[in-house]
Amino acid sequence: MHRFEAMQLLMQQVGDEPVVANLGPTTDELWNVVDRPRNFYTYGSMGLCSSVALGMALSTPDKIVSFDGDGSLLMNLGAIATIGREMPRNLVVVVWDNEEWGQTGHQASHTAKGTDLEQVARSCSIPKTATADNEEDLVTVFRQALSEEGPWFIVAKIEETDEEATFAPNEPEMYLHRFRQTYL
Ligand SMILES: Cc1ncc(C[n+]2csc(CCOP(=O)(O)OP(=O)(O)O)c2C)c(N)n1
Ligand SMILES: [Mg+2]
Repeated sequence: MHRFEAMQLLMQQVGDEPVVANLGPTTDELWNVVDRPRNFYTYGSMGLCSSVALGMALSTPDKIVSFDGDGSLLMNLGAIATIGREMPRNLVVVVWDNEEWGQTGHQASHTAKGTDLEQVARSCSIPKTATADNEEDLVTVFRQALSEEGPWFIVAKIEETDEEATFAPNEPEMYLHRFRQTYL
């Protein structure tokens, strides 16, 4: 499974829900799939994607989707513990797990060496978890996550490609402002 095609399928399921995107390729690919006011790109803020999404989930009844990355989440594993502690019923975390820090040179991450992020989530008492390694399973569980209470933690096992998406414009303040406007 490749992130770009999988993301196209997932974004077809999303309505008005905010989508918070991990820095690097996830932000770039989401921007290329569909740029919309309720996309929140995290740019340089490595490790904070699901923490930002958690904050949003605690401050609105809307379903919040986090598109995180294995390497980023691994440097802030406490985010998973805090999600389990706060238990936001409206949060859906999807981790694009390519088993590497792709953006910075494809260094193998812990998930290539045995760390299972779904098991981490389960042991942090997150009630709804899944791992999907193909598009059909991923879309099925994502649809369920959008319609059923969570928090949800879905690991999407993906393979890297050499294709690089066009970079999202480097305009964090503009996109932040645009996002906030949707809640005024
Ligand atoms: C605090 C911090 N350390 C390092 C970086 C450099 N950096 C940017 S993206 C990235 C890798 C992210 O890995 P992952 O979340 O798995 O996403 P992928 O690139 O694999 O899609 C790194 C190390 C950074 N932006 N911030
Ligand atoms: Mg990665």
